[in-house]
Amino acid sequence: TQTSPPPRQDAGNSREVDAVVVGAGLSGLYMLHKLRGLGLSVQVCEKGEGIGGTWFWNRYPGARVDVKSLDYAYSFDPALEQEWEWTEKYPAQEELLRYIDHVADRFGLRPHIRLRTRVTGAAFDEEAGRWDVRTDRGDRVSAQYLVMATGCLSAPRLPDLPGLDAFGGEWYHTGDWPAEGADFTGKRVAVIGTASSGVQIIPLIAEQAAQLTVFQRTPNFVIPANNHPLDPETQRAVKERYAEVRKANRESGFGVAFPEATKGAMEVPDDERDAYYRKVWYDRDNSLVSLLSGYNDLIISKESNDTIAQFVRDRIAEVVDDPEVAGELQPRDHPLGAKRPCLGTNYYETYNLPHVRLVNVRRTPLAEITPTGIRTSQEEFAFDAVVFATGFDAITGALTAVDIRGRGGVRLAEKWAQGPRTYLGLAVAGFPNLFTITGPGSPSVLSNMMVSIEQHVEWVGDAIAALRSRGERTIEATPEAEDAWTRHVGEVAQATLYPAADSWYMGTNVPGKPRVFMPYPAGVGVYRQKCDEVAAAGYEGFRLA
Ligand code: N01
Repeated sequence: TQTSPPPRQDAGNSREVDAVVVGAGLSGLYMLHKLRGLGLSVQVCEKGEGIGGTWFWNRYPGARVDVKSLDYAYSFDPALEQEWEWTEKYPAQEELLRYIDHVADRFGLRPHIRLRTRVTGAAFDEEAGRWDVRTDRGDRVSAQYLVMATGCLSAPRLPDLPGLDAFGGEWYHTGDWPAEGADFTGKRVAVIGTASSGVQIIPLIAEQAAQLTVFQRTPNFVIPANNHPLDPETQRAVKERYAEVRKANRESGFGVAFPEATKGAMEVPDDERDAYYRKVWYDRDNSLVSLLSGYNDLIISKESNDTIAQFVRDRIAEVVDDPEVAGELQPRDHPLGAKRPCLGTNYYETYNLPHVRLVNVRRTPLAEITPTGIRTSQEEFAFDAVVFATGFDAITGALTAVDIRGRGGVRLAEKWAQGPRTYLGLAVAGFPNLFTITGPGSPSVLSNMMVSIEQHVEWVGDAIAALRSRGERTIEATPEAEDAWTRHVGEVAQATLYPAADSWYMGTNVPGKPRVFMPYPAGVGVYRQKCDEVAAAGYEGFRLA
């Protein structure tokens, strides 16, 4: 059921372009459009059989975005944002992919995209000042600029469990779901993983399966999505003042504007605070941002965070009939928000169904996949299908998977062995003319990705235009700027509750990965300002040559 290697129908070729963009997801497509607009020749390489990145691969039942459609859409073209009609508060994967296809056709992007083409390596030729890019189809492409638009959650991870090869049933990873889909009707199904992907797929598998067993290691905070069809009036009202909405989003913390809280959670009476949480919980227009932005210290103060964490635990106890199961589902080991909170539809309710069972694999760890199912330290289970909702080698995984070599042949993966080091999350010292869209050290996954993607793409486009107008050929972060930025990201993170949790933000889901908080948590508005200041100061912290 996993993706097979891409067919190698044609021989590799050798060519020169101004820029290679790796990945044809939301960031790669906009980067392509931007660079074409500057008059550059661009080759996009995409490993998938289709464009869309995250929304191409995550085709599992229930996959949908957790940022409201009108905020998640591209903002770079006023006609595009007016003409596209969203159908739901949180659109599903199919709709998002349809939107992405529309964008590719509307801006004539497809001729510049090579599908089924994985970039395997790229080496910086110091003499030529160009990147020599290799693909699994034998292509050699020489490019002045290399833009990694490979996504933050695009290297799926399976648990390190023995036995999968010999499993006789079907198995799937949510992040690499087969195009033809999967039918669980009447089957005995296991789901491993109870974070965003698991939370979305579990209720839908429960509707089909004869038996569903969920293997949970860490319970998560699941907030009701309260998804619904978008009514035309709401859509029209937002579109009428879209420019203003976008501006506010760009200047915000999470990339979705929300009135700034002036008080901490402990500064208000208990009943007032509880009323606020209740309002957000049941409000049809709620969002993760409305939950986390109600008070100004929820992600800074443990005491404040405990109030919202307890509120969610109380709701779980209300919904789940069996108190023991409710107890297992209540998160207690991390602050709400320190791991990505999940949006759910009928998630907790699903555990009231008689054919659904929850197994705590913190207590009874998974031991192996057997030919007929799964064995834990205590019990053996038989399954027809196993679904891994086990996540990704996040933020750096898709970057270090490519053999990228900078000056002196230094490998990016080696340079980052103790944790990623970047300047602004955009550039790496020793790797001239390499850009990482939403790379480590930028707000990326802590924000509405669309806002972060557009900001990076525009900044990179402007930097390349500036370079060209000055007649320079390379732009490279200085080691000093990179050191200072990496230190700054760490310091900002240390002032928050984020490092208090083991999470993919911290790299702890991948054995051996250094425990480093990777995104930049100061907010997209603050970050944008810093990036703009750097550019305005003649690309301070970069060496142009
Ligand atoms: O992956 P995850 P995800 N044995 O890494 C468990 C975005 N996203 O695909 O927490 C047992 O978060 C693991 O347990 P633990 C969103 O940003 C968004 O769900 O490590 N269990 C965890 O429960 C999200 O945060 C949307 O103890 C194992 C789960 O598998 C990000 O993608 C939807 C295990 C992995 O959770 C990633 O979400 C989907 C093992 N060996 C995704 N290994 C929306 O927009 C892992 N687990 C709504």
